Formats: sequence, structure tokens, C-alpha cells
Amino acid sequence: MDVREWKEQRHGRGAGVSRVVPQKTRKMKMAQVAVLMGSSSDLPKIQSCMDTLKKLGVSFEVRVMSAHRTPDVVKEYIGGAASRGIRVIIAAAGGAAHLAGVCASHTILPVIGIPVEGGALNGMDALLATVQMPGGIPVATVGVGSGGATNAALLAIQILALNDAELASRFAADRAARRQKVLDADEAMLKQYSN
Ligand code: AIR
Repeated sequence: MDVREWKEQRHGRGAGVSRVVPQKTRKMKMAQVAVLMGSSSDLPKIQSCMDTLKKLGVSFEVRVMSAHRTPDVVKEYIGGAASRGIRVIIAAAGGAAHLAGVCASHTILPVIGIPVEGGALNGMDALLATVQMPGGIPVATVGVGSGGATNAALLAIQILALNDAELASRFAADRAARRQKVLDADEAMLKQYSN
């Protein structure tokens, strides 16, 4: 008897079917980026990541899974990610933040880690846990805070843009807009304080 049969016998028909990989409807666009977070409590702290991916027109899926609380789910999900069309994985966690590192250990897809602020050490723990990977299993770690979450999305986009000219031009336009915003702020400051 395999695990699926055992689960079905114990919990009823369908119980052995994995819910780790979502059943896609025909309308759903294949996700290129997976955004994983260790807890739903991380969501408001990494919202800028999803906002940035959406703004630049990148398809993504967002999941909650924990390297410590649901390690089996992480392993199964990451194991099937590349064959489902995922090209970059973004993993966010706080505290003893091992999610990005564990993801990287189960795939050869590029993994970007977002250390999430909060808790007793306010993100310093997550930063060190995410960035200090042993040689051979890289995690591209961004900064703690909303800027880090934005940068995780932009870095994923830069990776995808290597093979997508339209995305590359949207990325270049976004960067130009960020530059213009600084120039405008400088001009406004100059006007306000020059005498
Ligand atoms: N976390 C969850 N599993 C492993 C880790 N490191 C992190 C979450 C969250 C923090 O623990 O990513 O930042 C607190 O989670 P919770 O669910 O207690 O709010």
C-alpha cells in the first residue's frame, strides 16, 4: 500500500491527492515566479514584491509554506516547480528564516531570499539566516524591509528579462521612471528652498 492509498483508507477518497500543486483552470496563466512566505503574517511586509511583479506584467503564484512547520510541502512543491513553468523562486521568512535556503537545496532554479522583519531581533536573525548560505547552495538575499521585497521582484524580472525582450523594455522603462522621480523631487526641492 502506498502513502496515497493509506491516506484514502484512513481519511476517505481524495485524501491521498496532493493539494501542494494547485489544479489550474484553463484561464489561469502559467506562473513564472513563485513567491513563498513562511507565514501569512509575512504578507503585509512583502506586499511590494507582488505589487512590483504585477506592475511589470509578470505571472506569479503566492503560497504560504514553512521550512519548519510544513517541510514536506516545501519539498514537494519545489520538486515540481521547474516542470510546471516556474523560472524563479522568491522565498520570504522571518526569525530562523530557512525557507529560501531549503528551497535552494531542492532545486537548480535561482532562489531569491527576502529576510522579513519582526520578532525579538527585528529581522537581523532573518537576514543572517537567509544570507549566510554554505558555498555551493546560493540564495540571492535582498535587504530587510519593503525595499528588499521590491528588489526581490525586480531581480526576478531581470533574470526573466534575459530571455524576454518585451519584459526587458518594461524593466528599462520602470528604471527610467524611478530616475525621473528623483529628478522631479530635486527640482521641487530647489524651487522650495532657493532664495
Ligand atoms: N517562519 C515560519 N516558519 C519558519 C519560519 N522561520 C517565520 C515566518 C514569520 C515568523 O516565523 O516567516 O516571519 C513568525 O511566524 P508566525 O506564523 O508565528 O507569525
